[in-house]
Amino acid sequence: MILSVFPRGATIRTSLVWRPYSSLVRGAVASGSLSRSVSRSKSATARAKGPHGAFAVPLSVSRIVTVPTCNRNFSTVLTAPHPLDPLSADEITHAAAAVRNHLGLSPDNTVQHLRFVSVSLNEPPKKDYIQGNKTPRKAEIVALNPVTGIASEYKVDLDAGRVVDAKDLPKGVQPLLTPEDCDLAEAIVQSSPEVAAAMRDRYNIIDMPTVTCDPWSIHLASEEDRQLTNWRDDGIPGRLVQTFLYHRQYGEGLEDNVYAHPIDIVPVVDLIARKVVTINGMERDPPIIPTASVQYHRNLVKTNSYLETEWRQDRLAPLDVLQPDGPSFTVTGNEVEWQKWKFRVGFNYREGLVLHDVSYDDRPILHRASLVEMAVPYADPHPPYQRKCAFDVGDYGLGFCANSLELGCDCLGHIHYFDAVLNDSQGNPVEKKKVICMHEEDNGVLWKHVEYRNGHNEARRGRELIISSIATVVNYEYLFYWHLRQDGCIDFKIKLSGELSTNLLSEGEKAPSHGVMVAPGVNAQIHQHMFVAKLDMAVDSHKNTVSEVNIYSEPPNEANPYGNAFRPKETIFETESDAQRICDSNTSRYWKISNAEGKVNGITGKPTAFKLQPFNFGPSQPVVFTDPSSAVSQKGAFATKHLWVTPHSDTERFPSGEYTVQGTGSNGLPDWTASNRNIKGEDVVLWHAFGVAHVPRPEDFPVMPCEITGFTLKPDGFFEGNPAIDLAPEVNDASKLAKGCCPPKA
Ligand SMILES: [Cu+2]
Repeated sequence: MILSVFPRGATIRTSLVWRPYSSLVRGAVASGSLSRSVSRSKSATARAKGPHGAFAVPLSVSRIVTVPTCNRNFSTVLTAPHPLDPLSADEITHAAAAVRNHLGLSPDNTVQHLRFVSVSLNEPPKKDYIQGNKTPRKAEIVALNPVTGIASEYKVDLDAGRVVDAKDLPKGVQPLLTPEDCDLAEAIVQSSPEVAAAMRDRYNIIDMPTVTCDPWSIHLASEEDRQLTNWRDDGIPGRLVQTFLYHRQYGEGLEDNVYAHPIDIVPVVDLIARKVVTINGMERDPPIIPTASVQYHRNLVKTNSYLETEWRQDRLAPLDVLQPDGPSFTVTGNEVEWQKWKFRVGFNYREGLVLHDVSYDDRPILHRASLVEMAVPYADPHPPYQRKCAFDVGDYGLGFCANSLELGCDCLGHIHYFDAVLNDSQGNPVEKKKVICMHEEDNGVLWKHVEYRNGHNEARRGRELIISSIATVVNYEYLFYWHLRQDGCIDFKIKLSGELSTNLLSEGEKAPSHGVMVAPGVNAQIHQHMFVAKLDMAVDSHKNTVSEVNIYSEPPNEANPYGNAFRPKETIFETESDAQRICDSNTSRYWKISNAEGKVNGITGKPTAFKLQPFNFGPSQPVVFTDPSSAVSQKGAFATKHLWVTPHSDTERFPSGEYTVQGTGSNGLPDWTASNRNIKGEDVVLWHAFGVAHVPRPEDFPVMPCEITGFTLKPDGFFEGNPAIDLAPEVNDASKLAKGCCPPKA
């Protein structure tokens, strides 16, 4: 088990048995070298070429052929990786070795002195990349000294095999909580004599493995919270995790929906000291732990106390996605081509899925796109829930939390999976299989017109290429989908599912003041999920201008005598402060990204452009509700606006800073934009914040039907007409009349 990578402390028994969190939802730990599979594509038939390149691709002309290759030895690289390819297993191994060498550590004594948090690609400088300049391939490493509690950053030149940059972070800066940290936090609580005594005395629970401990980063909402990080006398900063406790009551293993059985006390553990620092809520008379069985697990549905206990009998007939000739995309390493789209797939421990170099018909649109941060504040002011706010990207890492997806369940149809290689705390590569799914879906009618005079129908169905990844962050599921469409649109959809993080009512509450009862005795607190996508735009080239468009009614006057006039008004953003904006559905507000280097639409005479259409999926939503003075609004300042625009900088990566765990300030967008740089006609980056205000429903329990949010990047004068006009007419021969329908006329 992976806990052995930590130095043993007095509070953890080596005989301790617990379930590895990583094996539940975050993939297994690999050992040794990993074989590297490279997927190559073979076109089954030649593509039909039109005047603008490949178009009118016949359906199902391509097949994916997976060709296993031999291990790529680091010293004898057969094929140079693309500069944006994620690190291979060998590269991770060698990067970790370089750091150990730099520190004079051997693999044997590393355990005591170094804990690798992340080992990932240090992407080349954008300027060099787009100019095609060869730069050294580098890894970036974040590591923690478990003796001093000091975290450090390293950069390793992988060609030279040595550390070329090393920096200790200020005392108290905490890197993200890895899957191993989450396992450790639960193990510390389950082995704590103090927690065991509390469980016994308060609840008569003597079987500690039945106490489930959800590990949450600790949001420092007050000075008292901040002081908690300095609890030690020796000055070593606390690396804290608060654990929300639940009691497992049904089933033999881990099947029980423990969120139906919340416990009121909240232990806080220090991962460095490996002990429980404090237990919140002990002063209260112990309330009753709810016992109703409210299950979603297939093995326990039959025990449900009040929900259905049997599967519904009117089961659906099969609905199969049949692509007899296979899918229509081609995959070469991490590069994908589909219809006129071309892009590269990236993946890292923090952002998870990343899209690079997205182009349509060889015209660039996006240099890089990913989800770069989240803030999930909970609204309950009763202590200790002021500390309940997760920055899931920076605190846990969407890549570390990525699921290995399941064919025929998570993904339907002809699937191409991308695997990923991450790292464990010893710097070993950890292979995560099937973390990215790519497939095609029918999306109904794309365009249609009937000449009503003669009934002639021209209709085309829309096919989409969908690239997706799913993260389980403790109780919650986030499902991320990039949709590439034949009309040039890019949809980014996020579905939210999983389990509500529940709790008991606070002392004195008879009904939840900031929550909703979702099961007998079970309170689900109101919260928000604020996301922010980083869109490094490249509409027809890297220099773009961003503007806002609002539609206004015109007052009746001489020019508008009938009062029917309304029209859009476009306002160009000159500087960063101009571009800090909030959605307004009353004016149909959207933001436009126009080429600033002379690319002009032949019809409109205006620069070619895309628009960012906010909240294209799910209802329009406000910015973060927390008070501007609150720690949430300070640290999560990105969520106080729906839009920010900055000039590109290689060092401006994460809008709440590189390190969010126990952070108290933004260290990101507010700082970067303070000098109010010019953005007009620059290499611009859009930071689009959006989200869901979640007032839980009973229907969200025991597991939440997907809620959806997201946006669309839509061509707006990028093309000179409907880009999908060249789709040839087709009729799907597999479609059939339903039984009993349309009897032939007598
Ligand atoms: Cu929610």
